[in-house]
Amino acid sequence: MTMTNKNDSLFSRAQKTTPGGVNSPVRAFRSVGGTPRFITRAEGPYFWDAEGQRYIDYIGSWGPAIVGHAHPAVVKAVQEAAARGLSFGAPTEAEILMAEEICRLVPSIEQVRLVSSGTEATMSALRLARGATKRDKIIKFEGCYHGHADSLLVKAGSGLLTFGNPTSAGVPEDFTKHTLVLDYNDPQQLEDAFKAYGTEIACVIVEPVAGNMNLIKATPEFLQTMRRLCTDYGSVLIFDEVMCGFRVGLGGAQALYGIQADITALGKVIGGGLPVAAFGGRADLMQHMAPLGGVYQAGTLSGNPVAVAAGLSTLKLVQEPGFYQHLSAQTTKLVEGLSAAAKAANISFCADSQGGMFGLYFAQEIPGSYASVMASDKEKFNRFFHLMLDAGVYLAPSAFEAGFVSAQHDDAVIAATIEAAKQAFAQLH
Ligand code: HOZ
Repeated sequence: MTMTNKNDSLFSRAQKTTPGGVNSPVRAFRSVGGTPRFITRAEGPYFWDAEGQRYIDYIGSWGPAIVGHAHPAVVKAVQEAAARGLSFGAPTEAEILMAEEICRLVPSIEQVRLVSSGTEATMSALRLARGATKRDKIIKFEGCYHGHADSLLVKAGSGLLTFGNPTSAGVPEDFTKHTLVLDYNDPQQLEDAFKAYGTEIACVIVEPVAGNMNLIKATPEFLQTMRRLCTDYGSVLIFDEVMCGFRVGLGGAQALYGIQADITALGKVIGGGLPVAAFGGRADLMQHMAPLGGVYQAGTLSGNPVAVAAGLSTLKLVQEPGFYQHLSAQTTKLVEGLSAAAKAANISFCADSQGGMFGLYFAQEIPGSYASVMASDKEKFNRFFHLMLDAGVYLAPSAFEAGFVSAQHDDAVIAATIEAAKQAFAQLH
């Protein structure tokens, strides 16, 4: 008698009614091969699949689970909010608290609008920049992913990179003809682009710590150059901190680099696992938003009371003393332990981290650009991914996604991960 694996049967069933069996492409395991795990529950640093197998989770819902899964304080806040009603389509005081909290924690944000996903946040930020400057052209960088709005889906990272499609089908060229794509971490290209088109450029949008082409940190010079050029030419600087905001530290990448964005897009951590995202920035720019100004944006579930409760309680937890020092220390232990294990096994591998985000690269040097990350050994990553998965460690199923650590990844969890990696590296030759 053959035993049916529950993940396999759920995956077959899912594919009948959902394209590819998943609701977001990277989850399908296409680039690493094999069957995605169907998750039944999660707690702290772990989740469990349909077979009852436990995994140490290094995705953390792609960033939001910074305090660990199902944190009792967050669950309690959600339950209490849900009991008061799920959605009103009318304003609540909790939305004001959320806006006040964001404005306090990210000083470049004077006013903020809540939305439900990172895609909505970046898409709206772009519309605002174009509406406020009355210009059409935008600059983005190869390998940065800013959600799936048409004009941003050009040479993007994340799923597009994972599957090797530079640009999505279904995006008319007319929609992207105003999008200039430059190399990440190349200040000279920025200088040249502004020299050629400066007065036509509505905005520059960037992930200041990129997390959608694996983890790649911007150099200070790169960000300083774009800040200066945007100021000189009256263009809007948009930091897409959906991934790195409240991940690399309190106040996000802009606090880390000491650079103020004009508009910032946030998501993931600020929703604590429920759909909250936001865009905000200089008050004079935000005044262009409807109902005050002519830039339209709206959403039935924007500022949803249950989602905002999850976000507020998560933001409270990350402000506990020592939170980011601990998170950062655990992530550093992880990447140092993995690097040492690879070195001992003579595997060409390196790792990097910032706060609670990390990158693993089957390469000799930590990459600083899209081209260098693409040159890493994808096939070795795929084998490593599966060896780790078999050992109960769930990494992102793509060589081009960042990883995430939660505050619940204690020393024993990190040590178990490094032990699993030692065995995996030994089998990689
Ligand atoms: N775009 C996300 C990773 N960068 C994936 C989201 C998901 O599959 O949940």
